[in-house]
Amino acid sequence: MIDAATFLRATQRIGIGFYTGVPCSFLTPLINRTASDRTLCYVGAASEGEAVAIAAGAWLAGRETAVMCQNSGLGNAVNPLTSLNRPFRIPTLLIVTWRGQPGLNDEPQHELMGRITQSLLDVIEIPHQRFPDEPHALDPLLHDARATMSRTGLPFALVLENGVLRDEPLDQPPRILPKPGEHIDLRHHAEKGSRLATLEAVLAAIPDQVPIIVTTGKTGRELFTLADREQHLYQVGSMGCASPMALGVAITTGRRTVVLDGDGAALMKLGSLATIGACQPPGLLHVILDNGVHDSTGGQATASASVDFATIALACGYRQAFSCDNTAGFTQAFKQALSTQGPVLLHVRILPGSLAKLGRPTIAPHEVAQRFRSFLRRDAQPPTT
Ligand SMILES: Cc1ncc(C[n+]2csc(CCOP(=O)(O)OP(=O)(O)O)c2C)c(N)n1
Repeated sequence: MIDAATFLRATQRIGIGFYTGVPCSFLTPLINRTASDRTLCYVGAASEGEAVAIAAGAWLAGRETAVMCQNSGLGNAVNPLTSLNRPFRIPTLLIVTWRGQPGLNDEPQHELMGRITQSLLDVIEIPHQRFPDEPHALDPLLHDARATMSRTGLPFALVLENGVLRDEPLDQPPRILPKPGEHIDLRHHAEKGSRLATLEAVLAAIPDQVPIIVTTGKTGRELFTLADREQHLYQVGSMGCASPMALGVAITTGRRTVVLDGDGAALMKLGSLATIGACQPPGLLHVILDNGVHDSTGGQATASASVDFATIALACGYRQAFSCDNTAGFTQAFKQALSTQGPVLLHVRILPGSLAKLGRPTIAPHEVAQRFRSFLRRDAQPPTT
């Protein structure tokens, strides 16, 4: 058996200092210890895919990370693991439990995933090892994991069986509920603006040292076509993961961080708004460019017409939320939001459609990641508050 503290110290020896995840009963001692130790940074995520994206943001901002989850949750994480970590070459130490291990007589809902956990990791080309059950095996294994992650730039998984970790009490800090946030309504009920005009307003107002993470699809392509700057991170895949990645950056750096989200993408991982509200990153400015449709895949309607993102954000604990419906309102809101303590949400309703001659990032995702990482390191600033 292993103590959670012993394991965590061993992860720290390979440089890991940022932990996120979703609990599993096999992981309880480790999560309890990580959440209870005030010297560690632990972000409890709403979903495992979100945790992978938060860790990716923290890695871009210079941390080495670990993501802890149940093997059921591996299903939720497959998309970012394959379309974010893989193309961007973002490593993380995955600690995945082995519910449904053959012979364990576990619950029926774990039976299939229990049989295929290692094969699933093989299929998505994530190297893995058994989580050791003896303390002396930890350092060699973790050094091996670190060497593999440095060589490949990809995640490495440890598969945790039942009963390996010694019980650990939970002593997490009480949640301090944020004061109710403020709604600023800048809607003019006039003609909506285009995404192009909105992105031009972003580029005109944003300072050079502020990182921008852009959602999948045509938004990133349009931004790239307008301007390609080292402060841009085009999240070409992993729909819905832009805001949790920005959360990882904002928590780690403490600096102003802008995320340009789509309505479809925001709805796909709406739980991220709750995690952002719980974490209260003062620098985070979350912009939702709401054209009411999945523009990138042919204009099919999303559910956003009946969704009030500003109200949702405030209900989740954002400190301020703007509602706009044209470019003039957006421009005013964006400038104001840039100097407001976050987390701030800026919801702007825009027209569907994009540039006729739309480019695609010509720089490879792993180059974008390295460029963005260097940019964050070079322009490291004191926290916004
Ligand atoms: C997990 C996942 N599901 C579906 C897709 C396909 N897809 C790419 S962009 C997109 C639409 C995104 O909609 P929205 O966020 O509203 O942005 P818009 O396309 O309107 O700019 C979809 C469905 C994907 N890339 N990833």
